[in-house]
Amino acid sequence: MYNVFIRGEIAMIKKLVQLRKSIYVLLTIEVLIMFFVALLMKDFVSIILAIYILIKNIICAVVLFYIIKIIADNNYSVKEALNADSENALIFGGIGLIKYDENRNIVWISDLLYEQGLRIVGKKLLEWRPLLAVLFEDEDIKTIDINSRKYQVYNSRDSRLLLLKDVTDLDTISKEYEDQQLCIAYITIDNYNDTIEYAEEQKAAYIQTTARQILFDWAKENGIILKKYKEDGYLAVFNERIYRKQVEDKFKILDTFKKKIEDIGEVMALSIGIGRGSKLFRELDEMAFNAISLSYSRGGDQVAVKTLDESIRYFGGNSQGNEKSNKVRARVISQTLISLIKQSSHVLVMGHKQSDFDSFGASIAISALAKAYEKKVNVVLDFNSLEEKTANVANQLRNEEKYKSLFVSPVRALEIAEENALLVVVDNHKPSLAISDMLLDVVDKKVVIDHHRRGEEFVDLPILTYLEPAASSTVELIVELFEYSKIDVEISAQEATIMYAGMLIDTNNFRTRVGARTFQAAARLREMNANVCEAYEFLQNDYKTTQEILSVSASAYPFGKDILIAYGKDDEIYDRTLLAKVGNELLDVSDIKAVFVVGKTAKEKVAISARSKTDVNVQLIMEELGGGGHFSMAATQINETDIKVVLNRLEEAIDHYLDGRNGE
Ligand SMILES: [Mn+2]
Repeated sequence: MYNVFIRGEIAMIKKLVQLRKSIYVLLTIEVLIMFFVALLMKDFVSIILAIYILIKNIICAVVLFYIIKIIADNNYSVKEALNADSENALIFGGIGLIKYDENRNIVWISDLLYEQGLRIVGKKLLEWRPLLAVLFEDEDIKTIDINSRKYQVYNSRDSRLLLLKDVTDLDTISKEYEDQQLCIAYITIDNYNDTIEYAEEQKAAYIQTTARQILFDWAKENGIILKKYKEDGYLAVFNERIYRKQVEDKFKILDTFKKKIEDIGEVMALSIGIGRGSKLFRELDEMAFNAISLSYSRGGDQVAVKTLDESIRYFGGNSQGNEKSNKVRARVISQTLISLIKQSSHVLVMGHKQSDFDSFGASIAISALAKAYEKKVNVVLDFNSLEEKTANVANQLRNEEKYKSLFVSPVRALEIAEENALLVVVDNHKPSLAISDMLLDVVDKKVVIDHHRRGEEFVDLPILTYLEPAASSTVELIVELFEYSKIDVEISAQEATIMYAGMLIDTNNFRTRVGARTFQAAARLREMNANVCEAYEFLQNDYKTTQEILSVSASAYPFGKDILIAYGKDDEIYDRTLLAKVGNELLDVSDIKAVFVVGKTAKEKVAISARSKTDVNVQLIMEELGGGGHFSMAATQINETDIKVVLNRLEEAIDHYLDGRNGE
């Protein structure tokens, strides 16, 4: 009954509107004729008559316009169309109705919408709300705003009727609910214990109160619950709304903290790990805890956020990790590693693809440690995947009796890996970079020793992880571990020289990322008769390489005031280490803080090697381009044939990083 009624009504309105048009025409013609007659007759009576007819017809037209408008606007209500109960039910349920014709013109709206002040009858539906177009394509329901209230709109296409449900309250409640979700954060103060340890009593107390005060002020200002749970550790509880504010602020607390501590002449920074997006408190706690380990192992002074089912997000990281002179940790790691070696029947050591001196030297160092404990040991080496100069040295060793049985190919390693084998992964922690990722699957017990900042990809379930991004090289870490061995580790002069070369390459000849412990390790290697001159010779460039370095360096152009970008030729393939060398050379230019070197490493692959001194976190910039690395040393590879395209993307990424850093 309802549909029939509406259809009849629409036809009627249409007829009325047409009729109105015809009447307008007639009225206009009448006026025109009257004035024409008056113009011909030029007598007083016909002029008066013409004016009279003009006024009368205008009044008629206006009255007619309003009558039909009123009829068309609200020709009848739901009550008339249905019955009083239905109308009440619809209003109570917050449901409005909009009727449209085959041309999608609105022909009728229900009382609820009319009372909301909606005057849309006669308009085209999609001109009124273009967003509703999707309701005629694939979607069933669309939410729109009408007079600052939210409506869910359902389109009943068969009866050309839109049903609108007022969901304003629901929407407000669900937003509020989301805002109130709990987040948990662990906060630690990096370098705290060392700072306190070496400060005199009074100063130590002052540092303690200052650090605590900064954190509690921040917590109070932001409505965060903060509890100290250990000397340098805090637990924070807050909600999503507060979290969002911190994200908007780009976690300003990191810089505030660092700056205020600097003002009192100390160096400390915060590491923050946040867990969010779960309703299980235990899960939140776990996520926050994992996040803080990540933040810490990436060098601290940053926030890692773990959201359920999402990848980790990082904020901050604008300072280079301070060396953590935590010798206690080194001792514990050393003892654990040695007991793991003792428990195993077979030790395998594996570095990364394109092994360099650090990877190779670290592998040899671990094999020496295993030998000291009389364990069967093998170093996994892929002679097809060695950095050029490391290959020169490795090929010499290969023929010596001592190493013939020590080095094994990845394939051989899979065959000989015993059930109770221990696999020590050195100088990398990503399966995709390991010489043999298959070996990682085959061996159960794995140890990771590395100095690279932790990325998301990681060796699956290692039983021991020693990740120390503050260390210059993996060799440095392992030489330090030797000190805590009860049995002397025998290292030949040749081996010590290779390890020394590893430190040279990773520190750019003791220029970057060197701490006191780097020199201590270097001194230990010298005591083991490392030949320093020979180590430098290992790394010398031949004529061709020197030429290439000079040609790429010559392309360098400044970007901003303290960044240099250099790039290779479009038709030349470069070795990745060559790009790194160019970077190291250019970093010596005065006032330059960061260097990016772009060059093709394959026909359809362009690599970027990035280096920095201070202030610029090249890791973040390379991560944006799909790569990774350290604060001061990072790289990426992009599938692309055109160097210019990569240069543009690089410049964008640098701008983005600089904007992000300055945009507070
Ligand atoms: Mn290394």
